[in-house]
Amino acid sequence: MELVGAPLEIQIDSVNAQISAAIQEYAPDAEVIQQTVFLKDYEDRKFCQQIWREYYGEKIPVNVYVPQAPCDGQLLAVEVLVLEPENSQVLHRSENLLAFKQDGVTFYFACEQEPEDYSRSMYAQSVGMFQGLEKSFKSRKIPFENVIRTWLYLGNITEPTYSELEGETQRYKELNRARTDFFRDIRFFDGVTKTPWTHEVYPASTGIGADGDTVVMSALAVQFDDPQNGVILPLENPQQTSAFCYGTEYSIKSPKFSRALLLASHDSGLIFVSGTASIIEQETWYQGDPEKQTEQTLNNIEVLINEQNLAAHGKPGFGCELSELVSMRVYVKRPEDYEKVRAVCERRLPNVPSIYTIADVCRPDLLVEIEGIADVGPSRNIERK
Ligand code: 3EB
Repeated sequence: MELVGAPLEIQIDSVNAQISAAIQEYAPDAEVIQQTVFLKDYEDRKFCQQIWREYYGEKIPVNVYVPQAPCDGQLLAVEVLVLEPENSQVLHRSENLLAFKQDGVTFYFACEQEPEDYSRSMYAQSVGMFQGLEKSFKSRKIPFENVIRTWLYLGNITEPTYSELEGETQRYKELNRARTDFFRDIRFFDGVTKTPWTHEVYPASTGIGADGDTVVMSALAVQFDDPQNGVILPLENPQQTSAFCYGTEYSIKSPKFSRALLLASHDSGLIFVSGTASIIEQETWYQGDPEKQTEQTLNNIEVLINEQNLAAHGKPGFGCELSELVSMRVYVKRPEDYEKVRAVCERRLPNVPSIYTIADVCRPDLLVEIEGIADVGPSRNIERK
């Protein structure tokens, strides 16, 4: 629909109508439980929330607003999570936290829309945001150990800031230092599944730019009814240095995240693919070339989720191909590269539902970052054939 230039209220109405039509067509009983809303003007979030409160009433989805303009020129783009009531139920829904259960797994999605105080240091703001997420999870007795995926949206991501430790540094580097300190005593996934970890493991993540000096964070945690049947498997890419092993030129405290993470029970699973960029080993490739960076980024995701890598990580039968992603987000640094980046993505991943937004990537030479979710496992393969 051509809505570029239409007022916000009209665009929200159109989004609601599109969502409702899609639900009618594919899953008439399904309910919208969470929305990630990408906004051209971050100030519009209050108005959006008001409209959705009127539209959904008590059953308003848990909305997180991301200060990134949609590439197509619209005022907003919305990624929705819907739940089909037959095999699942919502357990809790508030502004900062959603809990829902599906096939013996309870999912907890928490979001922090704003730091408490923008005048504090980047480090202090970051720690405060992680603590906010932790507090939301704790309200449902879920420790941060259960977090499998984080999204860190950071305004002025490559801009300088002052650090009491390093003096002049970069905002993203200070976020990494805060994350490292916050994660220090967290033994991820310990007790969440039956596998005891003998090496360092971290959630999958996206670290990405946003407009202005905003900081927005969200995270997904899980709990299995029966930990014996649950699998949480962080995945690394054989062609990339693990982010948590990056050299100090990128940040004195390395970024603590895994390249992807498999969440599985029985014979089905989901792979959460972290924000992925045109990095080989630990170096940026194809500086200045958005098409080649997009190709390399997709190559990286391909290698990460393929059967060979899943087998190497001990889960044969859970790999998949690029075109089998069920959703993806493409963050594009320069608006003028959008068509080129999209052409590459649509050629290699036709029919994957995607959102394209404008955002800086944490290294100035990276022009694109892509994340996604894949639906995998032997049961999925049988259905597909
Ligand atoms: C990279 O590979 C690109 O800081 O959580 C990707 C995904 C990136 C997550 C994070 C950063 C993060 O280093 C940047």
